[in-house]
Amino acid sequence: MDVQRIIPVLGDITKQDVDAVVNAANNAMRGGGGVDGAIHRAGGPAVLDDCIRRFPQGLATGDAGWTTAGNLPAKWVIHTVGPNHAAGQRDRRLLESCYRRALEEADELGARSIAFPLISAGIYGWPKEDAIRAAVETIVASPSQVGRVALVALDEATVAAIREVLLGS
Ligand code: AR6
Repeated sequence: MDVQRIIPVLGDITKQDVDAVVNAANNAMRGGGGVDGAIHRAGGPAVLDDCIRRFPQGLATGDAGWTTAGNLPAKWVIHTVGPNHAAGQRDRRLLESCYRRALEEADELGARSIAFPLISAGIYGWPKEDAIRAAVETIVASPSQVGRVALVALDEATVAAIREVLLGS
């Protein structure tokens, strides 16, 4: 994918006006804190209902799957499960797989725009700089047809770090 299609965005992932928002979920897919908590709160119970219906066994680390977005402005939530660095899961390929698999799901849905948070970079403790590099490298290497990819962060310092990595790509 052309790096020009990746846009750093300051803000809340639940407010993004895109076809698909990506959730930093866990294996159980029954909600949690951080992005996951925000998405379930803003999306409403339809998101959890669809998680239970479509993913009775949850999701493997590195995999991705979609549900309705409920009350969010987006059409779909694409849930993915990053490696829990804080718990000793440090295989970067699992983190890269989250971005690759989420973009594959987006292509299957025909999504034209997608918003990612920095997967694993919060509660799961992946060092932020490397989390940004993994995100950008994997999205750039993807054959995805998605036209606009927002990389969303809550603070200006992180957005500036994303911008730096994009400039060097
Ligand atoms: N919008 C944009 N970015 C956000 C938002 C938001 N509303 N909230 C947090 N971030 P995290 P993880 C940033 O912890 O590390 C849950 O309990 C945050 O600053 O949401 O993959 C799940 O159920 C950080 O940079 O996801 C799992 O158990 C990044 O988004 C676990 O947390 C990701 O932080 C997943 O942990």
